[in-house]
Amino acid sequence: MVMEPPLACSRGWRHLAEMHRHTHDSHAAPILFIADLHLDPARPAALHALAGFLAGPARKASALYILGDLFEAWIGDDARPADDPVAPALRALADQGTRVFLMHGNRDFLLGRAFAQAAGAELLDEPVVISIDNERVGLEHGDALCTDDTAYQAFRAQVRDPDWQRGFLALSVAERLEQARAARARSGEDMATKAEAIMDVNPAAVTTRFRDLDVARLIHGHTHRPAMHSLTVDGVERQRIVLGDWFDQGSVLTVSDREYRLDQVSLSG
Ligand SMILES: [Mn+2]
Repeated sequence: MVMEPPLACSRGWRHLAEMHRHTHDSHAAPILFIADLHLDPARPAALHALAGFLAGPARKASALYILGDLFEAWIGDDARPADDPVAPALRALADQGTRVFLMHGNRDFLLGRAFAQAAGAELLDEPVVISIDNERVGLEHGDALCTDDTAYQAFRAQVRDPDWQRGFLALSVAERLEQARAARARSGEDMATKAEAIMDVNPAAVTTRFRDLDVARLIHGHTHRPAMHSLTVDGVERQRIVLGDWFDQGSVLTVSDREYRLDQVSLSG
């Protein structure tokens, strides 16, 4: 008899439990995916389009997955504006029966339990594997796949570290705002000098992810390059679906009756 090491065993159970919580049948009701809304009071059109989406098509869905960068910036749940319209709009959707799942992006990695609770949403670790129509589907924000950008990956490791996050959240709101402003200024300078290619996903990282998660499809955002890519990994045909951002128009992936459809959403109202 072969004994599994305890860690692998408990991890196996966690993944099984996770899969069970995220099992969908697209014939029963659509499953929706969005990412990279980058909501910001300076861009009311995106906020308005989201409100329409949440009060409209999203209500017919069994689940809405938000795969990161819902907000342009997030310095902690305690700094959430008193008049934030996003959490109540998500909560209204959740209350009428659509399950809402939230994943962190590279902008809003400090979204916490307090926000999730206010939004009636469940925070997801990444990457996560869900089941749609008995098929394994992987979800992540997408920044972890951009391995050619080594400077960014170092930054990511830092800000995803729980100790770093605790230290940052212990600062005053004013100090956090100042640090976030400085970080954005630095990242703006970096982006201007970085080649287009290093800000896209690395093909080897994609292959590794398909292999590790053992999924038929991988859905992510982050690169702002909406597309449905076919690829073969280990002799098996797979699909990588990239959600678009919500700058010039919105982007929604709908899974319904086994069909995966990537649509644009008008931001003009
Ligand atoms: Mn992103």
